[in-house]
Amino acid sequence: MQIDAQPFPFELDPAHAALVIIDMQRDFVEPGGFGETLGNDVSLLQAIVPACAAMLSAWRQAGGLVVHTREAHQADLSDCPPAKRLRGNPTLRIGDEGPMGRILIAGEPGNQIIDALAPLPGEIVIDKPGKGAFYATPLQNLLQQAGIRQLLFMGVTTEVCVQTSMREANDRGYDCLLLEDCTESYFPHFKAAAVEMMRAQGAIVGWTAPSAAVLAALANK
Ligand code: C5J
Repeated sequence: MQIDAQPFPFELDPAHAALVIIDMQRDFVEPGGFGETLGNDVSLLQAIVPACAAMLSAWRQAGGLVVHTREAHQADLSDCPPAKRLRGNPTLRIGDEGPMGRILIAGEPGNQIIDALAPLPGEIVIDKPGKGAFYATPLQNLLQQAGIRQLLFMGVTTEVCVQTSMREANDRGYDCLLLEDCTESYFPHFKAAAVEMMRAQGAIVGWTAPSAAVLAALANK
């Protein structure tokens, strides 16, 4: 299945590909979460939800493997380095009590994936203490067990957790495709730069394409 991608077409093999949805959790996308405590406008991220939902629905219909991630720490913060918790000047730090429960803590209301993209039973959900989806998680083993060789990425934020995860995946030998309209940053110029740098130098980190290109290919299957 050929996807019209940049810098050149991506040969998608859905049987050996997974859709990886990075951190579409209330903490980043809804008011009152970690993203807003850092001073960001979360409405920018909310704008991609319809495109993400359409892509997720089509991928599920095609029978593809789905992976959801959440940036999540244990309640005792034993997996949160002080350097991460104490950096910067947010109004609330990781572990503090916020309007949606404790910030970035597993199991808290704010740590749940937004309703529009909620995982279905059987889909993989990875709680990750870092920005990358592979660091200190079982993701690599789960993908290997499922025979996955290609990853389609969407989610937030483009230049932080999405880019880190895509680089980790690239180093582990996966062909990665970033869905341009299904990822966003609080800083549009950071998104633009991240998208450009990932596909530069002959897809040095991976490919990028609008989700319509994948939807069209799946529809013509
Ligand atoms: C951030 C993320 N931006 N999911 N996390 O801290 O990108």
